[in-house]
Amino acid sequence: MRDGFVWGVSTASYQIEGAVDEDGRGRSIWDTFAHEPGRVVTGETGDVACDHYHRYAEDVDLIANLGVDAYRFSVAWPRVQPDGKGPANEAGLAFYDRLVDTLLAKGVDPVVTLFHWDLPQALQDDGGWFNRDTAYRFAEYADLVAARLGDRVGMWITLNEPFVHTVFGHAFGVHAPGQTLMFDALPTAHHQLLGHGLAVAALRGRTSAPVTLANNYSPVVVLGDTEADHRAGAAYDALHNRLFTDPLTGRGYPEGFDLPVRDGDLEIIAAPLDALGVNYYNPTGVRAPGDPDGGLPFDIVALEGYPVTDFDWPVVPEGLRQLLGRLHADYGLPMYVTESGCAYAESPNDQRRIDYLAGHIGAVSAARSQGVDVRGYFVWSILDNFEWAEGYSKRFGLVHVDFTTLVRTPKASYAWLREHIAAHR
Ligand code: GBH
Repeated sequence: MRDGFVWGVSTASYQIEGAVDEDGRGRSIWDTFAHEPGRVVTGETGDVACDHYHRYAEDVDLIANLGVDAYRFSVAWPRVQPDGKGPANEAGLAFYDRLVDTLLAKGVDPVVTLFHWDLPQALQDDGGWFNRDTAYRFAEYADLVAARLGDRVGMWITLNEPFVHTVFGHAFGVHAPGQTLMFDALPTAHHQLLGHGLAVAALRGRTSAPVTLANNYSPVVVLGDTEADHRAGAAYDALHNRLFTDPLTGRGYPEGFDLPVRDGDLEIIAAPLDALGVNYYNPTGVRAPGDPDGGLPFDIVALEGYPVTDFDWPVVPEGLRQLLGRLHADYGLPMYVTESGCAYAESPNDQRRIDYLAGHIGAVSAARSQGVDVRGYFVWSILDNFEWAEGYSKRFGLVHVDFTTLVRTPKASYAWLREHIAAHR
């Protein structure tokens, strides 16, 4: 990764690529899930998405013309190994090879995420992340990708938001694979982290580029001041902010989580990292559960008094400054903000997105001037794209995509960010 502050934009394979049946790509759990009636609120799928698979050269031009240093994208595991194991599918790897070379030719550093939730369906059929074997399959896949791209990638991110994959995918069932197991979902947390640790070892054998993972963090705002409220806040913080980071940094798991840890696992998971990837959207209001005998040890409560995005997530830039300060104090690793962005429908005059970005970039500057080691800021996302369970109804892009014609149109926020980056180099 280049020295100096890194400006970037982020995407993920299933959200933009389309071309789900091309060049030997296997099925992923998101293909299955999106095609099940009622799963995606709009009934839409990622079959075509932004058609990035065919239009990547145009998209790289948009990225390069924005003036960013880096582009974070994810590799679709089922393009590389259609069934999640065995030899590499050459045509699948060749797509990412072309993408990487096109980025480098335009002066943009590729940042690769290896897993952004599109697990090969064949592995899911064998238990997915409940099956410990998936962790070992993940490391083999990481090795195949690194063998092919490791000479040119600027930074590696093993997993994206294992919290969301565990909780939304396996506890609440609103993401693929659609399981509603509540706390019984926790083995998928441990096996993802084990896969991460094994993948770090594989990557170290292939590249000297920095290696990290991208966790989503949410500062907890305790509402109410009973002891029970504070206990609830601590429980939510342990689940959301510590479960997926304490073990990475040699602290083991927070107390109170029942995980299938075997001898040696915690050492593998604690393989040294070069940085933490921080995805930040909003803080979370928490108080004691209204029904103490109910399922969860906390209630989540909307934070009042802030503007909200089209997702109803509160806009709180100060939360990002606090979060970076806290992660710096707790873990001491360099950090990259690997995702920050907002859903607003308006286009092309998306003034609220400009305000959002200005506020959050300001929060990063404020953290840096307090001595916090933040090395980059990646906007989610360059393009409007397939927003998981919300289909195409939530737009996060700096560039508008017409999902009928697939025409791309930069929004005002794109022009604003280009000027901002140029002025703050
Ligand atoms: C990321 O996840 C994903 O990595 C990316 O693929 C996705 O497109 C992007 O964000 C936008 O969604 O305040 O209780 O309503 C974001 C994970 C989890 C962050 C839910 C915001 C709000 C919970 N998100 N959270 S609440």
